[in-house]
Amino acid sequence: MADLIQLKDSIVKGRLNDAVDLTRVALDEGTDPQLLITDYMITAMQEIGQKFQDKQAYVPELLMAARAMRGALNLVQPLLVGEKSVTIGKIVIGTVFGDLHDIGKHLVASMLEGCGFEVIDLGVNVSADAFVKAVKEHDADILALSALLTTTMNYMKTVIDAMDQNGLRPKVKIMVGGAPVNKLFADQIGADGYSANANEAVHCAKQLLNIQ
Ligand code: B12
Repeated sequence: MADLIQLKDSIVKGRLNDAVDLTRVALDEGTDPQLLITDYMITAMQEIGQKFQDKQAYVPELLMAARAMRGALNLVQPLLVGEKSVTIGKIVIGTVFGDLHDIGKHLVASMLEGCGFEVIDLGVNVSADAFVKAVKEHDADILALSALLTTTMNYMKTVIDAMDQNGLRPKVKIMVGGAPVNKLFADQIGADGYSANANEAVHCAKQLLNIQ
């Protein structure tokens, strides 16, 4: 029988193969896929996120946990198609135009996905037009922007202006992040939310949609 506590621990410890094997066994035994996500995978990401905040884990551990979680989630996701209850909101995310840094964005996207959001990741070097198109096409609840350079962070304001010009601003909440970004900057450019790391990004997204 699949040991589900061990599944959670294998994600926390970033053991991809163990996480995938245990998930496969659990699914073969008929375990509810939604239960696997909410009670074990999400819990694991919350646990590693907390360790990160408490400085008991660092970026490599977060990346490994995210990788293990994604591997396990890949097995579960096809079984969830049409189960709307699993998705608590739709988020379009990307690193802004001129910026190629994606490690932090990837972490944020994985954590949001692990915590029940549907995430559409546009990648790096994303133009304002591409963000507008994606928000319209996917009817996103939240737009999440990442920037790692002082030269590209101002482009976040360009994206927010573009949302406004296209009549999307009242419909979509915008959260921003990345090493040079802070709360003051987020307020100045008219973003709705900011967070300093991937774990807080989940709280921020939930708050923006009044979840919990
Ligand atoms: C790795 C790295 C690179 C890699 C990127 C690889 C990749 N696939 O991402 C490469 C080698 C490509 C690179 C290139 C460059 N880089 Co670089 N890079 C870094 C480095 C060392 C680490 C960044 C990182 O991944 N951190 C780890 C992640 C986990 O942290 P994070 O990105 O901050 O993300 C967290 C939070 O910020 C937040 N977050 C991030 N995004 C979002 C989004 C939302 C919505 C939310 C809520 C939260 C959030 O949550 C994340 C997880 O906790 C930093 C130094 C540093 N300490 O930051 C320099 C750094 C960012 N780079 C820098 C520079 C200058 C460059 C180059 C211009 C160098 C050059 N001369 O070519 C180029 C620019 C290329 C470009 N056009 O983008 C400077 C920027 C200086 C500045 N103030 O503008 C830095 C700070 C290094 C330095 N000290 O000089 N870089």
